[in-house]
Amino acid sequence: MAVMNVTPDSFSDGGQFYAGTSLNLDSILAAVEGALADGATLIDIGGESTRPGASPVSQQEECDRVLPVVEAVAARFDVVISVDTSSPEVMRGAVDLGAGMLNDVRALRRDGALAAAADCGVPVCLMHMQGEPASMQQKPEYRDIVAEVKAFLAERSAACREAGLLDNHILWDPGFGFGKSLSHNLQLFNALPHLAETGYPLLVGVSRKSMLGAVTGRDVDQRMAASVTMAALAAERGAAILRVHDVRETADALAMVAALKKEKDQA
Ligand code: 9MG
Repeated sequence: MAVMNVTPDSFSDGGQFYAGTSLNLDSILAAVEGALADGATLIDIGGESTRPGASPVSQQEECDRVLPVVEAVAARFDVVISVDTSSPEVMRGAVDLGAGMLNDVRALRRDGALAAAADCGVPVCLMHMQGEPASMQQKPEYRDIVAEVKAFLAERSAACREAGLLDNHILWDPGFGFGKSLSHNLQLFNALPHLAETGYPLLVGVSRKSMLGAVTGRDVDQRMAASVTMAALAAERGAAILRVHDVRETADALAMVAALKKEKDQA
């Protein structure tokens, strides 16, 4: 899953598609084309930064940023478009225009989001986050991070089913970096096989995140090696989808993971 942030302020690629204050659609389409050539099979389009410290934007602003991009990408490419949003209006608008998946870092907890997702009828990624982006990294606390994340995702999955979503349209995401210390993130990462056992496909997003900077001491633009390593390890531990910035390098790593698995399965 290739990350396409149409925001002026996302943590590693904010403003990438902006000329001054206006969005440059051609540059987004070129980036999508490149990501597909590099091996992406899903494109995640988001119009609200969720980096630590970010403030929410209005639904109107988010619609204005995201919907023209979804429309243009859907018209030009045969790819599944995922929309990174917590806003019911954006969900409905994006799916009407051709989006095929919803990615909600708030796990459909906003008013109207569950009903909107059920009406949309597409797969939904439910992500765990403690708190809100503006303050989530101030003092994250858990008694048992793995048990709490698992219980949260199970509760949100039950709410989805009750709202009419199909169980096989639900994906889980532990939410690396969302209200978690380095130790919390590492414990969760080590627990990926345990979470995968639930049967819900796992989406993992660690690309360029500060947990990698905390371990390697590298700035955000120097974290590719750590990102690709973690993507390969996540795949080995049962992740079904990797949300990444560096598509070509990740695709190569995943090809190696798949080759090793194939050889082992044939033995
Ligand atoms: C939008 N976004 C940023 N990081 C993410 C992550 O780790 N998972 C998901 N599902 N979305 C994310």
